[in-house]
Amino acid sequence: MTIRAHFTPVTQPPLAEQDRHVLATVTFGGTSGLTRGEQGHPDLALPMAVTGGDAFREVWTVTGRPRWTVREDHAYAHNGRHLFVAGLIPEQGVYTPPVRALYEKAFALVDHLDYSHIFRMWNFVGDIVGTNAEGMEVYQDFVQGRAQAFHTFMGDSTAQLPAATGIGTQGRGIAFCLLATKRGAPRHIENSRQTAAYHYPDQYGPTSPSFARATLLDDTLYVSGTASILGHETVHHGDVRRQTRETLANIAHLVSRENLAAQGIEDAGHDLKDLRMIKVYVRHEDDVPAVRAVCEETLGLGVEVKYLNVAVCRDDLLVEIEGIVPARGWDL
Ligand code: 3EB
Repeated sequence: MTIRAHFTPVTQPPLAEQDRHVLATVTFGGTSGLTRGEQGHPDLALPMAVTGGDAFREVWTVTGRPRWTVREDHAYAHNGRHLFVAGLIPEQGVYTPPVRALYEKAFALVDHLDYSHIFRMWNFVGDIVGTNAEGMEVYQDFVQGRAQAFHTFMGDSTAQLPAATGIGTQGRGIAFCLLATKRGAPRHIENSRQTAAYHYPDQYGPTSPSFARATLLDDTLYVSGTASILGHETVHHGDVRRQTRETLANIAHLVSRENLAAQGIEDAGHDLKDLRMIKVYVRHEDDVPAVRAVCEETLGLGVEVKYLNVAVCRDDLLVEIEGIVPARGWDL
């Protein structure tokens, strides 16, 4: 059996369905920190205002009881098949060395515990478009440290880079979490509408970001944080509705039969109606109603969508959207 996720309000204990156990939870809203949840599992809390809604948790469940470890700057949970690792870096003047060190620690855990395939990462970067103590953009500072850690473990190869989200928070410091699997062979997927992030030209910074556009594992498609980028360029400057439509068009193409087939993946393909666990990160709180209207138009009203008010990694990006196309039997 496989790993699944669902959303719950923070006011509700993250009770798993029958025969399933909580691997870990991520809380959106509150002060940043790593703690033990009610059942002993790791909880990574992130400072993100939830516009027009209560704080919520993303609950990851598995079959087979996990082992849980929670320390001050990192936590992990694993059950023989899946591994969750989280890390927390307090506010720093320069992030490259501590980001490198903690990601290397996380990758060493992945190796040591023998969950060799990372299939999804999230990177939550406080003050993401701010400037560090040496005048470098905080996102670039982060990207550099992460790239060094990937290099330590994977060399120059980009073949194993997983789907990821890179997004701001309403706090300071950097948090991350990742999911890895012991068995199974994740396929990392690019989007033919977009330049691979690891091939972005250096106008965006000296180091290109280390992530794929999606990862396919056990018939589930994990869609990375996606923005209004065509090729490597931001499109629809200043127009949040068009950025939202372009972002959704990027996801629609990413999960389509055509895009998957072009990468040698035999799959019937999917459309936006198949997307679940949708998180929409909106830079300006005032834009949330417009973004919501476009999302409801395109995704329908039947699917739960979480809106978060945080900065995106380029000043001109107003929105970023992520989600999961689950294998049949995942939900409902
Ligand atoms: C982009 O497409 C938008 O640095 O981990 C999306 C997903 C983005 C992941 C990351 C950044 C990251 O470049 C930003």
